[in-house]
Amino acid sequence: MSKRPVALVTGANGEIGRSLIERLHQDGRYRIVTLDLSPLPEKYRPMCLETYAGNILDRYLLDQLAAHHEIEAVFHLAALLSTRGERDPELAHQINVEGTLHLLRMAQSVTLRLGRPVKFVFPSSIAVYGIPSLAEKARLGRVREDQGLEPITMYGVNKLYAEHLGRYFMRHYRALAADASRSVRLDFRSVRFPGLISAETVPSGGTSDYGPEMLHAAAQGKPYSCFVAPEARIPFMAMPDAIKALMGLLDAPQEKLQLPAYNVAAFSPSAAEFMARVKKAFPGAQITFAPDVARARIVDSWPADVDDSCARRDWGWAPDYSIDRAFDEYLVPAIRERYRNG
Ligand code: AKB
Repeated sequence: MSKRPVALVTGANGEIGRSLIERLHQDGRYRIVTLDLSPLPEKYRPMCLETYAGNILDRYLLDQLAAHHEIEAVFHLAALLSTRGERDPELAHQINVEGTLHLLRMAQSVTLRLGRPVKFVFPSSIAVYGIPSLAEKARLGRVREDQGLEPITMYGVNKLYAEHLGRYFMRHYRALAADASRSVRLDFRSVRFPGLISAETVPSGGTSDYGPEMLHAAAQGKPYSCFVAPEARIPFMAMPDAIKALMGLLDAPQEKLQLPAYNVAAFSPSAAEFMARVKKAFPGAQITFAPDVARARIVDSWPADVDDSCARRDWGWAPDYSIDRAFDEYLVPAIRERYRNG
């Protein structure tokens, strides 16, 4: 029996990474190799062929990974998110741009070695959008992939550029090389995620974090002060749908994909509506609003909602979780269970 191919997951210890490992393990198609700065918790290690603690900026380590494993898919999840990125923009650039460049180069060299395209699946973000005013945000409503692309955070700038880098590697990399016509290039695919909400983990370093933070604080009986105004509105998605999107994109036939990066949407509550859901589930929740000017401005620059009709048309995307289902069937029961014993 031939060996199953390898999927490399970077940023494996983050909130998308942990859920993706479980999903890939259940799926069984790939042997999983992970890379993260911090060691993967014991629970996930038996699901993986190999787990590496290391830096995506370490080119030597990436070369070793490429040499030792027949990597056929890369899920490049490692990133410094928007709030962290504003605190250290140069570090964000290094991780989000240089790190992505290293991974793309590694995936391209494996592509050449195997003689077939490595699939490179990349989570981009609604942070690529930058809408100048609340009036314009209201006017735009659900933004298409090509609208409002003037991000105001380093993270958003980095994600937008990384989408272009991926498209460049897939279509044009080394087009002037002598053997360019014969060379095979990697297969880049990307989704622009909204704010993600997981029952398992509380995110850190992002600006959409107020949603999950509010929910996890309420479940633990802790007070929460929300850093955006009650009327702030951006799209959110439950983690199982985010994993569904990554797997759906992985499996989509290349000839159907018309965009290098697709919007995916699920629901889009205001912060006040989010709070109402949380209070319904946890009636004792103590939630107040104390907007932080800089973080609130970032959220205001992101769209109120996104138009995901291209993803629906090209690769059959549809979320499983409406806001009702996300709270009633996934978030609330799983979070209750998680904090049951204190
Ligand atoms: C962030 O808040 O930076 C991320 C994102 C929206 O990509 N969660």
